[in-house]
Amino acid sequence: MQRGKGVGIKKTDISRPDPIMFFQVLSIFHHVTPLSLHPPSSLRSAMRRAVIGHCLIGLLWYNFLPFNYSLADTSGNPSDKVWQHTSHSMTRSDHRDSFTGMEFVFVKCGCFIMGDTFGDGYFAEGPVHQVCLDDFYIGRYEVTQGQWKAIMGNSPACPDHKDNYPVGSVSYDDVQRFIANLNQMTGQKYRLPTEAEWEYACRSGGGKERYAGFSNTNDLFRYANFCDVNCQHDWTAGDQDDGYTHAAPVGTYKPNSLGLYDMSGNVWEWVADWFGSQYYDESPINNPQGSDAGSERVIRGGCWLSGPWYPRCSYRFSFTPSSGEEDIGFRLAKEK
Ligand SMILES: [Ca+2]
Ligand SMILES: [Ca+2]
Repeated sequence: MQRGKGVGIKKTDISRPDPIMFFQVLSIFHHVTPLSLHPPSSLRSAMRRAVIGHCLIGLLWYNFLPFNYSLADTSGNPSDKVWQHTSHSMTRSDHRDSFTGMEFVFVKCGCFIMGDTFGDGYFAEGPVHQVCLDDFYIGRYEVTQGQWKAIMGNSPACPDHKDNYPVGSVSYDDVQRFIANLNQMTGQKYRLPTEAEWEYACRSGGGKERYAGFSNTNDLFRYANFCDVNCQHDWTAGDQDDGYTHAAPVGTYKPNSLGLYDMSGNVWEWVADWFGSQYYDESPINNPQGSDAGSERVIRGGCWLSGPWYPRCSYRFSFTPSSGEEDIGFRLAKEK
């Protein structure tokens, strides 16, 4: 198992005080108050209640303050590499991996109608069918190049891109090795989302959304990096400008209603399932896992090279699991 050279995680907590120092200050406060000067018992009781009140308020204040992670070397020197976005507020039901800083959004269990509910897809997106899922977590962002390097010690994607760009050129098999290493390091059980989980999350929890967070194709440039006016292909959407010809840093565009970024566009995303074009005919209702076998794994969401039809939440595509392309990356999921 490889690691980046001396790279580790340091919580650079600029907003929170050190917890030990915090309680030392409270202790000093306690001992310099008139409690230690033996005031009358009624006053001592009032002061004791005041101190306890301060402690409770302090604990609440400490617990709710935001904190930030950044990449640092093991000597504790801060790195100039941004580890992860911290701009999106996490709720207390969300999960942040303490080792990598990856953010995971909690997705509540539910049922939805999976597939091409708009009627503008192709045959493998149907028939539409009911699917019910258990609770799960899914990554707020695509996995970045910086995260890949820290876990695997190499950088398979475009060398011109910084650490906050999505990793690409990773095969499904490479991703399984990344997950095995990450789980060994963290003791967690991260995995790829299933195809059904991915679509449910893309549609902001199973709503009728053509894209991740919206349905009007004219709004694509606000939410997604796709083949816009900067993209020189026959299928370019020349009337929209998303600002990028190639990949964009994760989290550049608007999120969907679950707070998930780039599920439409930027890089395609590996999901767990074998691809079966007829699978929806036989899919179970509860937590479908995809075909039992196949020759290709499913990828979802389109990429910066994709015309407007591909970043739809219901669109299904697939690729050989042993191969990587620069426009295929992934995001992780986790059991509750
Ligand atoms: Ca673009
Ligand atoms: Ca994506």
